[in-house]
Amino acid sequence: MSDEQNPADSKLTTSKRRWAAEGKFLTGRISRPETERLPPGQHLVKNWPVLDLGQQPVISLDTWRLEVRGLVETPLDFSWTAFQTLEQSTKVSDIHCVTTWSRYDNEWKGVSTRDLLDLAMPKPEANYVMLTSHDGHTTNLPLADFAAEDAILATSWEGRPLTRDHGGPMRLVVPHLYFWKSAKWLRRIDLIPADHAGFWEKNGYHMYGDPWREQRYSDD
Ligand SMILES: Nc1nc2c(c(=O)[nH]1)N[C@H]1C(S)=C(S)[C@@H](COP(=O)(O)O)O[C@H]1N2
Ligand SMILES: [Mo]
Repeated sequence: MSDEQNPADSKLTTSKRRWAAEGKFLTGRISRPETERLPPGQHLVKNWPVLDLGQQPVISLDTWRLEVRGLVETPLDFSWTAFQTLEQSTKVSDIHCVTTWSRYDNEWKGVSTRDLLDLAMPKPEANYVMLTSHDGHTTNLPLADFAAEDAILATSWEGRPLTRDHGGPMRLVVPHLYFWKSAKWLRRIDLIPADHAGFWEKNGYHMYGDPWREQRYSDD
């Protein structure tokens, strides 16, 4: 897609807004990760589709920054070099996108969100996070979910640096929620007291987004 396009007006964005209004893809089923690996209404893919607002920002490692702000004891500011010195973790997880594709066994390498939070030290009043990316995408989730055991700030996928189309040089991966919560090109993490809607959440998508309970769209 062209770079001049307003992301909010892209064809995919328009379709996804319509799907939210129509409740498209909803099966009404509930499943449990312990017994079923594929959530209701999802189908398995072997490739890895690219989904974004239509603008894939070019971020040079020289100017790359990650900020952690809001309700933390220690606000953080990383350059790329400083980020590489943090403890590195590997996590293997499945992807579930709200547009109904799932992809199994993705190997991510990077900094676990728990390790990052250990450095930032959330204040007791911090209950949610708002994520802001270089393309203007925002998304919200509870701090407890951001801090999930397998959540990671990924810089590598399947042993190779994360490519720009998939959110490189660094994206979040929160595998137990629909993949729109997994911000690509992440630049800022704000810890906040109460929940606020991000981009898709303002456009008809669920505030939480649990694939196992098929929380694709908001109720209102
Ligand atoms: N910054 C940013 N992050 C984003 C998006 C986006 O448009 N911008 N799209 C979300 C959606 S809807 C999905 S399904 C996944 C897609 O990631 P992929 O392109 O690597 O498959 O990224 C999520 N994170
Ligand atoms: Mo998505």
